[in-house]
Amino acid sequence: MKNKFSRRTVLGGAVGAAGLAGARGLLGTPTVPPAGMDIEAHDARVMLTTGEVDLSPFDPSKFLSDFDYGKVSQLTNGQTLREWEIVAVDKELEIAPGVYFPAWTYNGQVPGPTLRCSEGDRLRIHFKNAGSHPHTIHFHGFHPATMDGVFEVVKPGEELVYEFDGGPSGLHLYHCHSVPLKRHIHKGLYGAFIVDPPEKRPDAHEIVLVMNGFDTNFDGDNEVYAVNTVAFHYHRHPIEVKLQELVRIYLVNLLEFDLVNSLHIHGNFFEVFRTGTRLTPDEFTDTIMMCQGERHILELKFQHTGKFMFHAHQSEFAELGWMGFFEVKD
Ligand SMILES: [Cu+2]
Repeated sequence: MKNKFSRRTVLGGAVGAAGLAGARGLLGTPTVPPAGMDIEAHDARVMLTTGEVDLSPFDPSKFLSDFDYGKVSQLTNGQTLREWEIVAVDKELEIAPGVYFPAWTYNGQVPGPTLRCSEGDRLRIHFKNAGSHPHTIHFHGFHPATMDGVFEVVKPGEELVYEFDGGPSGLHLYHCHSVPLKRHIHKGLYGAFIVDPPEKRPDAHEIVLVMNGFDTNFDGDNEVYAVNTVAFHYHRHPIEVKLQELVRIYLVNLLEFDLVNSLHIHGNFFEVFRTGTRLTPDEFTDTIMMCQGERHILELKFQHTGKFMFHAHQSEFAELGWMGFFEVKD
């Protein structure tokens, strides 16, 4: 039985350090995983779900480096035009073995496709709402007020074209901005949006990690946590990297309900390019904490072969799915 003091209540309430410390006992009982999500001690070292999800509709391993550059053409002024078709559809997703979530998606997947362009490209997004609720696409980045995806609500069956120039360079996101906002985002309407700088970043093994979670019983709190939707996916299928190759992580936090999320990588440190808007790193660390909607580009090289864990440093998130491995090979 879940206790009535959610992390949200405690963190959001007017409690001082002593109050928070006092509440820790109440928080000691972890969030109960959803029925059917069979989490057990895999061995003495990690908690893990048993079984495997059907990866044919969506494979988080393939999603990592699946960049969607759109349909490319040239405008008469020489500007590159990129066009995408994005359709909002309701779809049930398997987020852990045997655990299904009634999602609202962009193009049938959560996260939606990773849209990628260069700074200054003209972007044209043909949005169609084939879902059951009114939706929009709100992009982070520069664009006119009429392209903001807030007031121009697209009802089921309707369409809208968003058009603007990509910028500033960096790592951004897009998400539905219909109300109630947290419900529309949490249901799965979000994705990463990368704007490459005119000065290219160095060649690297690039991957996208979108930190997310799922409120499977709709009580306003998450029961399952993940990166790229499927709990423990990268534990069962480690992300393979080469020794000493430059790895660039596009890390986006789209977790709802919990105020902060984090990433910690074992046995290594990484450079942090906050929001990716500048080409010089801001920090060199092994753990980064992020608010909702925050995103950073991280760069690192593995110095040793073997399996290195990465996970949220909130232990509860890690034990409910937000944990995986890099497997470093020579
Ligand atoms: Cu929506």
